[in-house]
Amino acid sequence: TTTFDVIVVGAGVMGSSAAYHTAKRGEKTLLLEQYDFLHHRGSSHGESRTIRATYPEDYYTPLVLKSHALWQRAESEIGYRVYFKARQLDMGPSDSRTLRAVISTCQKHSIPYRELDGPKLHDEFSGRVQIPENWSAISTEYGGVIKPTKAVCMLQTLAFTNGAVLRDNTEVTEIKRDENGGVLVVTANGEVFKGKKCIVTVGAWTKKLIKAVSGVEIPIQPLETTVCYWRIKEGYKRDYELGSGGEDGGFPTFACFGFPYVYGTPSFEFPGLIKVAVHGGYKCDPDDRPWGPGAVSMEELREWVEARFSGRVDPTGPVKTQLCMYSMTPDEDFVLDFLGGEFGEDVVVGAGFSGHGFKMAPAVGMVLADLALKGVAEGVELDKFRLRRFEGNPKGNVKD
Ligand code: PYC
Repeated sequence: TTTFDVIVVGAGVMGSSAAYHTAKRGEKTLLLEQYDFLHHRGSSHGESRTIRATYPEDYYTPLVLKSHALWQRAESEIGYRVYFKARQLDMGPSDSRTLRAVISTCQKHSIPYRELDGPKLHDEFSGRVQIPENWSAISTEYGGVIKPTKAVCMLQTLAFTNGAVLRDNTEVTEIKRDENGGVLVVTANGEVFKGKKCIVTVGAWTKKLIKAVSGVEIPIQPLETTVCYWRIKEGYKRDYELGSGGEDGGFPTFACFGFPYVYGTPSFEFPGLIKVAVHGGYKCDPDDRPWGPGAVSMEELREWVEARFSGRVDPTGPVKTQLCMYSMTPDEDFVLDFLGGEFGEDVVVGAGFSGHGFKMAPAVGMVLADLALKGVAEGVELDKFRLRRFEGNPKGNVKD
């Protein structure tokens, strides 16, 4: 049996980041993935994910700011870019509690922001975005696009160059206590790896795997989400590109607080298209997926696209869609905690990223590495991310 200091199960962005951090600290690390590395069955593939610091829940912003720096540090280690900066534009009804909470978060964490009413927004973005009279928008820095598949590849490569062993097409079926201490990780083909510590980052498979190995039910619901790309009309294509707009830094990444929450990014991946999608998706079994299409209601999104982009984006329907998975907790807060029970602090779970975690992967990986190696994540408030919030309270951190 080969022994590792840390075995990371699941090589999506969170597991790859955790493996990068543990390997970089000189710990003998094994990173296991059930399918091919960089596969498209989970939540870590694709070409664009938003980064933004504008959270109504102020406890995410420190993780975003830390990640902002760590994305750049990893880029300088590998020598290429995965993070393309832009401004972030958040909008919604002026009296929206969420928008007000975002402003409080900016104030609390000293994030410079500008509140724009409709006419100011029109001037700022030369008419490219418009909002109703009773709406406001907030423009901030720390926005931008992260390229997911490239970013995961970067983290895996950095884990490898720091000495980690990487194995794909290796499904973990059991994690059990080793009577001599630590854990035994058993794979579908009968291999057994011994780890002093184990970090489980299996995304949409979390509920199944954790139940199978410990009997614990973590309320994480896999959802299949559809990412939509819309055609920018002839003559306006350059207007909606990232970083293309000369002095104003180009078109921003954006979000609209409301029901539904709409978000989007300029798109490098499909020139002439803009990504606009709805947060959320359809409940599914990650091993028996609907694989779209039709797994998304387009009507509200069409109206949103038509109303927001001054008639410059074709609202007829998305011309391209991509499927992705969410691992949704009832409160949409992460799980970053020890599994507990017979595993005590030897198994750490990073899960439930609820469609908004990718941007924070560098900081999350650091937290998971800290929990596994030191038992604490210094300087990070983990209260909201504990498993115990679900005990006797299936909704977790209830938000009104
Ligand atoms: O955090 O920006 C975000 C996001 C986009 C889609 C869902 N969440």
